[in-house]
Amino acid sequence: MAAQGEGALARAESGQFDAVIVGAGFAGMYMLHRLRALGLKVRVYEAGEGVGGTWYWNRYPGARCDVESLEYQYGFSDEIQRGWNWSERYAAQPEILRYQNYVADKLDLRRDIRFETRVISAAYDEPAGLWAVETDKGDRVSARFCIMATGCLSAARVPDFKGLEDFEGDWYHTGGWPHEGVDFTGKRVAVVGTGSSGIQSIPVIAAQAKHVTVFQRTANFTLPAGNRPLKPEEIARSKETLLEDRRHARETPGGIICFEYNETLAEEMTPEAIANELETRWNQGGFAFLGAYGDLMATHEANHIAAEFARAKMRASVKNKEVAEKLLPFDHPVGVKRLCLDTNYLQTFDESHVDLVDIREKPIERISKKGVVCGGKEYEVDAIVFATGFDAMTGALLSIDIKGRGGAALREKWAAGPRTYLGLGSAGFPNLFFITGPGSPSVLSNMIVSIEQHVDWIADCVKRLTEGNIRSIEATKEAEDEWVAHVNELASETLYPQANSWYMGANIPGKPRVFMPYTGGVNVYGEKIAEVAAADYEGFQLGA
Ligand code: N01
Repeated sequence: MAAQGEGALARAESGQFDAVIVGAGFAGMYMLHRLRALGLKVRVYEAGEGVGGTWYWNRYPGARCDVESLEYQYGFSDEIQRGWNWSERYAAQPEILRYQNYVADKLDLRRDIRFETRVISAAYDEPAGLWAVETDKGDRVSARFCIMATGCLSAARVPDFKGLEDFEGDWYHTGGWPHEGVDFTGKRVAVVGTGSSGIQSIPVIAAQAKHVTVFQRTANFTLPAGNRPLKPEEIARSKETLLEDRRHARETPGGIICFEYNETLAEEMTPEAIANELETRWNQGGFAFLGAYGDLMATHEANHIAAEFARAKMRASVKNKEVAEKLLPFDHPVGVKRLCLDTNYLQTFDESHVDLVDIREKPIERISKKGVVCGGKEYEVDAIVFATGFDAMTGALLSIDIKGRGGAALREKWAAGPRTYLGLGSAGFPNLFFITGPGSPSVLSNMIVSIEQHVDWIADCVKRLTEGNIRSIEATKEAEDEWVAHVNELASETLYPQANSWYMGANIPGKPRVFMPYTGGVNVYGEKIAEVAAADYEGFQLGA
């Protein structure tokens, strides 16, 4: 394996490329591979020292994927999948990062990637029909196509706590963990946040630290992941079926085949049948639970049954009944915030050196020199871990100053919420593509399936433009307006908009509350984008 950062160019560059790709995670890596195969000259810019994106940055203790490894891998190359063996049902971050480096080696990707380089602006030069891209390292290049592979959960966010700069201990964000790791032995640690990152990291931190204080604003639904080593026969079978499995995955709503959605409605089932279905799926681990019956995510009544079931299971996992009650979520339906998968999360709170502080009523007031202050009390700690999440879906995109036709800024256009056609492009921004952008299934699906779906679509589109000598493609305003309305309407038919989730932008003060992903499913969405392409990019305007 090449060292992280090997292949990075030494100096600022200028010049012209056919395409610039921003980001070298799963999306940017595959996009580069596809565009190179078309004979295009491509430059990728990546802020990290190596490939990996999410899996490069999120190195916190316990970081692990919540989609099964045999499904969370590229499905475009038989050779690549046959050359790699996953060790566990849910791969841990180091293994996923090793896999990404294996792919980068195999496809010799690094020679076109400029690492430790952040894109700061991209402006469309209308007369030239080129994007002018600038980086924080002084690169100034132009390219006909600009492709944002910036990730949905890549702009890590530490809340604006007063006094953090005075804190005398060390602090970390799960989404930007030190590469050398952190030794918490003998330390008193505060963890702020109980989403997926907090829930995964707390048991592992607690196994090492002298004392852990968890600050919980919202209790979350969590169920045992059921992680285990993969059996040799499972790996062998997957190697024979992966490409076919992937085809099936694209025909499912979530891009996942390890479970099926039961389409029967709760009212059509007996209480015993519902309980059996929930029990089986709970024991299976993972997201199967949410597919127990057809209207689980659609009506309060149906959802309530599953929520009660989950709360009972969670309650039974904690011996200390007072603490157990605090850990139960009552303020949102199950599944409308990302369901968390854990390994011994709830059980950790029975350990004598782990405390839970419920901060819903009394939020953190400030960080002092010595620790965290809330409810008029100072909790002295040696280290603080912020598991406080991301400016999701739009944060990384809008951190770049993107200007389209007439110098119009994407930040202004999206001030009231993101506006895209199909999550792939935005009117006024020709030849600018988003991979898994807002308005596409993205975070509600197996990300790798959605990434491949988008990369394939974009590569075919670029081929069509290049071969047809067509200067540009751009979403029409009408198609975009209709799509935004459609995405909102679909979301409003579900329970999703009813939680203060990052899907809604609710975790970022001042961010517009708009449900960002497309809830219609990878399968329906895939048919739609295929139809659009087959109708010579209907809803887009092709410029001669
Ligand atoms: O972030 P989150 P995350 N004071 O936003 C709390 C994916 N992921 O990094 O809910 C106090 O979910 C906040 O409280 P509240 C996955 O899609 C996947 O955990 O806003 N607390 C919440 O408890 C996931 O959903 C994997 O009230 C504050 C927490 O911080 C997504 O990434 C692993 C606060 C943030 O939770 C994000 O997960 C990890 C404040 N001011 C992540 N601000 C797997 O594959 C925020 N919080 C398993």
